[in-house]
Amino acid sequence: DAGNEEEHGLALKTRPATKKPSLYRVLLLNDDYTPMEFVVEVLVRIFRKSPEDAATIMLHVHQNGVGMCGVYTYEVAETKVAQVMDAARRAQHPLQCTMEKE
Ligand code: TYC
Repeated sequence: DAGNEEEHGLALKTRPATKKPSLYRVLLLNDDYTPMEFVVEVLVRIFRKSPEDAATIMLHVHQNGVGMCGVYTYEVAETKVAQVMDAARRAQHPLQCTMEKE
């Protein structure tokens, strides 16, 4: 940002030099067929959850229909969704994963 105090020694503008990126929630959806263990493995491997946190999130999704895996910038969220959908497709499970703006 042209004209902050660091650059000019004059505090005329308070606008930060950088914009915060928009964040996106990555959501897992429940279904009747994907094994619980597969969902836990996805949460551990792709979302870097502990096995305990992964089990808690999986059970939340199982009981409530939807649950949050994490909050990421657009590109990271997009990559995680693609990784989940690819793992599910390869294992022939109907697991669905989506993202939404925070
Ligand atoms: N409902 C599934 C079962 O009973 C388990 C499950 C949990 C599936 C979370 C998807 O995102 C999901 N085997």
